[in-house]
Amino acid sequence: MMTATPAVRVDKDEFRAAVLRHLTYSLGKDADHAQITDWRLAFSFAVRDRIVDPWFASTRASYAAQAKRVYYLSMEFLIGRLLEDAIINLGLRDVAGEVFADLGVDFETLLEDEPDAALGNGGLGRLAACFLESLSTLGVPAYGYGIRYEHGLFRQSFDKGRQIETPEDWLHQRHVWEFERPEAAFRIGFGGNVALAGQGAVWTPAETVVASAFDTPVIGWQGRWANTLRLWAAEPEHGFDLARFNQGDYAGAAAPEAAARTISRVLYPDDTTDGGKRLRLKQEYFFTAASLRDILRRFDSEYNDLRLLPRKVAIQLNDTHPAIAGPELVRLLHDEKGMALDEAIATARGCLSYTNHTLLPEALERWSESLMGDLLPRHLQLIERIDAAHAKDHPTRSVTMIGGGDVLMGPLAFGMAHRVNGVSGLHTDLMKKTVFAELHRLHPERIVNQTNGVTPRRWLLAANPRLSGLITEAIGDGWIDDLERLADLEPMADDAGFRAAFAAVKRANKEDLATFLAQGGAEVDPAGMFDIQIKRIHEYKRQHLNILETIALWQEMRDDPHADWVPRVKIFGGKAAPGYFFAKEIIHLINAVSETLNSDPVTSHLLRVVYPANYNVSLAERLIPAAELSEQISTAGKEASGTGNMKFALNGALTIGTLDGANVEIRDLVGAENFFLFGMDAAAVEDRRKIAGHADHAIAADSRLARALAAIRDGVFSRDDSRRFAGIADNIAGEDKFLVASDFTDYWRAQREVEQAYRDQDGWNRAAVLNTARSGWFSSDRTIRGYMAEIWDAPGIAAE
Ligand code: F58
Repeated sequence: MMTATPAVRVDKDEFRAAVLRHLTYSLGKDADHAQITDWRLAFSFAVRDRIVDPWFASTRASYAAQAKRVYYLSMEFLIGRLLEDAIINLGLRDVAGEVFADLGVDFETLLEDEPDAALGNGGLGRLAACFLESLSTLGVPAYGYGIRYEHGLFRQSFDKGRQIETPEDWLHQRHVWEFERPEAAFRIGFGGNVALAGQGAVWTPAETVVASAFDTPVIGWQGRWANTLRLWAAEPEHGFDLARFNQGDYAGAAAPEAAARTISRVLYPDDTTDGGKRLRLKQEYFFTAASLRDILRRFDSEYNDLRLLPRKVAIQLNDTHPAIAGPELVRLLHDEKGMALDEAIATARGCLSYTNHTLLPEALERWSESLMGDLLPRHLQLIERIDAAHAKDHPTRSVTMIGGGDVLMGPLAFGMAHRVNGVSGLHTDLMKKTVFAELHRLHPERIVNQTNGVTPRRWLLAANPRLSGLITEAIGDGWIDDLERLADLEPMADDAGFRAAFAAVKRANKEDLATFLAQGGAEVDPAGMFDIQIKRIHEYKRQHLNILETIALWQEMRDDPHADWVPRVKIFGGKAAPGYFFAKEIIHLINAVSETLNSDPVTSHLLRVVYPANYNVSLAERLIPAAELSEQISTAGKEASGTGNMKFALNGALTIGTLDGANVEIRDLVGAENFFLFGMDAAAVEDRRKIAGHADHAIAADSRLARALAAIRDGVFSRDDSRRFAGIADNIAGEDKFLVASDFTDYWRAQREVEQAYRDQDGWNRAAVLNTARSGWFSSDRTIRGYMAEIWDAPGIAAE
């Protein structure tokens, strides 16, 4: 393997000295008075020092090889904590643990002191973070580009069961991983007017902000390669207005600065509200334009022929959020560099590719022409030209990039990309048949599938040290960067000793989780089955199906508490978009059910519901290793892929799920007998939706469902306000867009099958081992290799 630098070697005394040196000289603290955060910062600086050399070496190697670079443009990077990732990849974990044990500092507390960087909403952002790590592990010269939000995803707490949002504040402490690059700054314009000049045009913006870069190195496995995550912060073009300040107008003097900084102030929580649309488009253009300028600057430093661009630059658009990259790159090439328009479009397309993450119509981005024209007047003109050129080359009436007064970002991204990918086999097929059917007919080679993956370094090695230890003992450590080697575990599923060891790991992880939950006030018995659903709260993900089945089960348990029940702990985690009323109602209901059930003297030893607040990457790292049952129950055809589903299977949980997203591939790989399938498939869903009164039919046919709905409607979980949750019951019994009622009966059946399987602990453990052994394909290393071969045409330079 060609590498930029050999794996880093560590000497314990040297490392201890480095930590103490940073404590003294970088933080100005004496060891006797250092607080946990001081130790954590000193530790992080010492670790960071060991990243810088491989980072530089990687950059030098990329230039030396004149390698094609991959640029991953994403509004979100849900990176979580970085310290543990770094020490794992540098092979420092054991040494560091010993150093802090000697120093008398609790290592776990130290790691947990780091704020969880939540610069993303959910799967899309977490995927981007896994990809960055895999790109470094595989030695692909790459940059992640995004926004340095001052406030990431809001912090969630519960007040009487209701979600409360407060601002997240990850930057309130020194953020040690980033390097400020004031020299890498670009002026980004908005509004103003356009004067046609020759073939091109001159755009004079009315407002300008400065995009200023902050770089975070991302180190790959064994420290062999490091790439850069470059995040842009918005700053005012001019400092504050001294003249106004001197006149006593303090607020006015600071206003331009505040307006500029607003652009990188907060992560957009979701697009369910109208407010903030203008700001959202500004954010999108802001980071996309800065990134493209930076990419061209780097290209220009190496080459002087723009026609080489597609051979040297691959730009991946993570959903349509950076889709303005198409017209912006055309503008840079055509208006600013003088390339003919057709050639500029073809050149831009040669660089760009686009990943679609959703088929939900309400989530497909569109911007009114008036907003686009107001904020980005030249871009609107160019989009019209791009659309016209496409229509000329591919005459059809049913495809346009502008329609109904809106610019349609999906078709625009499609039209400006040489490859468009879905994120699971099913999702990609549905893309071809639905949202992009006509574009697919016109460009049959363009859509490809790249099923998502997750990085095994974080989601197995770091998150589940017990299981990784057991695996390494059994098959060696080659699985860490070649996850399909987990297949070597397969024969051990038949080895009773191994199964027992595997089960002991799970039990210990459950006990750890129980201890953690107890700190938050929730008592759970680790002997019960740990059944977990963690993800954003959304109707299509159907947390309400899960809680409805929980209610029905509780009712049956009360009817016959002495029957042979399998004790269960139902764990939920996830945030609802602040403007998504129904999702917040679901949270409230889950918490209300939890209160009723957990205090029921008849059943509380059999069934408990817990909902730890503020689900984030770090909480996922605690929950997943302890899970036995993974709930992946979305309405078929709606979940593009899922990545949590992969993390659970990898960590030995069995899935109860629909034929949706990557569940399909998980089931194929782990084996149908090790997966609890239920529900309608995507085609059946579409048919059922057309039947008037589908929910009524389902309720009439299932008395358990009717009884559970009645309990919600009658206020069993809201004694002080009996109608509080009636809206949820009415929705399920009414429009029921996501077919909760219609899938309930089969879900109930599958859950009983789960219990039957769980009663045979040995059989269950065998299936759990097989889930781990057969999940190797879900490594994001495999996904990135797919992008390299089929989308980017970038071989990488440190790859095998
Ligand atoms: C998710 N999308 C898909 N969007 O729902 C999931 O199936 C898939 O596994 C994942 O992408 C990765 O491909 C997603 O997370 C968002 O978070 C949007 C971001 C912009 C605002 C609206 C939500």
